[in-house]
Amino acid sequence: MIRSPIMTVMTDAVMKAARSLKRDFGEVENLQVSRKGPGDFVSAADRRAEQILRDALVKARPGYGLVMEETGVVEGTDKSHRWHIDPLDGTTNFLHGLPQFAISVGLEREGQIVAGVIYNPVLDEMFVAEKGKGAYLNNRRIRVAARREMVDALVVCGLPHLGRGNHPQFLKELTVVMAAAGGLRRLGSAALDLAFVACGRTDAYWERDLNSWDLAAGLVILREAGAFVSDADGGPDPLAAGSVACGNETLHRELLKLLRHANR
Ligand code: 2AM
Ligand code: CA
Repeated sequence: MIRSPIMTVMTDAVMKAARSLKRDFGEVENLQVSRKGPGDFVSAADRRAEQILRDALVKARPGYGLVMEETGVVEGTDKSHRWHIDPLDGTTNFLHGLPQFAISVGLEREGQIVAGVIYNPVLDEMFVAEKGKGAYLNNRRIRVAARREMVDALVVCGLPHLGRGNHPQFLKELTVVMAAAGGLRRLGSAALDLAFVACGRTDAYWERDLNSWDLAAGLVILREAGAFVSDADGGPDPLAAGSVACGNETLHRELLKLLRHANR
């Protein structure tokens, strides 16, 4: 585990929001039958968790800027620091009672992500990393998987959403990757998708049309776990591109080759 002041600020804020989110997750099941459906309840849970994160982070670091999924951007007086906050990544899973969702908080310093926390409150799995200090799952150091062959690899993707993204492009990419990979999954939480590559549960992952709050924490966790990370077209800056491709050195290269081939 990393015991720096900034990591303590982040994990304390995340654990506080997680208690609220977990309580609300327990209620979701009961709401499935209500006429209005659980959608409004979930967006309230989302906003509650974001408010808790925001209050805790602003209290600890008053000047830092904020980029939040629900509330949007709040400029800080300290122009070199910004939080990227996703209070509930994997909303659709949460809504359906699937325990694959997480809180994601990343810290940007001078344009670089320097610390990240991704926490799944149901499984009590906390992924953390700080630049130069390694990546951890709970108290254990994590590293990307060593698998080198695409035919053995478990590859994760994200599907473009209704009314968003380039569906024909995704279908071309899916066709090519499906023919090469050992297995393919769509798990539904971008933050956890990144964390799973970092800890070697999955071997590679790509997705387009992502926002900074989906990506920030995962990027530093991946890099500290020895992963290779780019945007989905091989460019150096996933945050700027809003897309990601990652894996160990070999499978990241192989995945990019497949994606390039699909987009020829
Ligand atoms: P969310 O749950 O915070 O919205 C699933 O592939 C990923 O896409 C999740 O990380 C999810 O984050 C995000 N997502 C879900 N619906 C979306 C939408 N309509 N637009 C953009 N991103 C979305
Ligand atoms: Ca998200």
